Amino acid sequence: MAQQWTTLAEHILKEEQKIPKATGSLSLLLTRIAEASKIISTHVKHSGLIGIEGLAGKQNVYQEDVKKLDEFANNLLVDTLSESGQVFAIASEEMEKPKILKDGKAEYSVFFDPLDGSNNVDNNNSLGTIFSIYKKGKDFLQPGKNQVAAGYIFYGSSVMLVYTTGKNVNGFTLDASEGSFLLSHPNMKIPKKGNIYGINEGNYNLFDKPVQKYIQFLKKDKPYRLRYAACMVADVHRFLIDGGIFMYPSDSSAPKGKLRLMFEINPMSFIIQTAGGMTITTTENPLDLVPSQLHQKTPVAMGSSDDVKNFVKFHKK
Ligand code: AFP
Repeated sequence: MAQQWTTLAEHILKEEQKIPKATGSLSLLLTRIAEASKIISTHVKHSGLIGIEGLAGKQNVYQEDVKKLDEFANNLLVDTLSESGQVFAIASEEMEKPKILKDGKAEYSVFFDPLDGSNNVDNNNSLGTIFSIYKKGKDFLQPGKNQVAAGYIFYGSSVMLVYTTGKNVNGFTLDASEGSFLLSHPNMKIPKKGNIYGINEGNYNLFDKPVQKYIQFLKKDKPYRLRYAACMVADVHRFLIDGGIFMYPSDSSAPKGKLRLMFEINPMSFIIQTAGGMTITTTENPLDLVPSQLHQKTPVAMGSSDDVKNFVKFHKK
């Protein structure tokens, strides 16, 4: 008998029915993000054919060159969310300031990185989209622990959407023939320990001593394998499935590292922690940080709890 798959839409609805006072607003929002990601994935998969490779000819707030595909994904998500009627504010890694919408009833804000790993566009490597959703609070910038949902879409050898509302983590694979995300990875759990690490080791000489010593430890005796895609979505997805540790530490040229708290670290930490893993800035759980700036960065390590605990030990020695 053919397998009966649960679609993302069915899954979201089932989850909503478990919450007596649910208004359907969050479900609608998640569905709209998934729909937008299907359009982004079509563009990603055809980028070499539709003239959307290369640079858009401008720089973002981090002085990084914006790619055409970055700009496309950003505009699509802004339009989709603006038209959804469910959000009062939208913040993007690619926009200096949030877009505030005058929809009085809307109770959610969405933070996103439209195209994570955009340097991979022109060489046909992995890309992602990351999103993070908060309920209206006293402050616009809230700690990551207040997220009501977070997820990513991984445009890899298949397209996957992984999300959590804090209870469990579920992964859906896009069935391109039907155009539906199907529940292929229910209740994802990260292994307690792995034997893979991911870091931009080209920066080794710039890292602090504890990070250098930890890397030396990983290479000793029965060495860990190094895997690095330069796309946080692809890297963290690997560690969620296989276990191990992903790191983007500070270095002498970037004292706060490179990764952005609101757009990359908080949503990915929410997923990893809900799946039973651990994330740390070196001293703190990033989800506890009270953000002071929309585009703030912080060093991070995340993955299997045993591996991250060991990483922390090297900072205490
Ligand atoms: P973009 O979001 O600007 O494409 O950057 C990707 C990223 O923030 C993250 O996905 C990677 O882990 C990291 O940069 C790679 O940075 P390095 O090239 O410095 O290793």
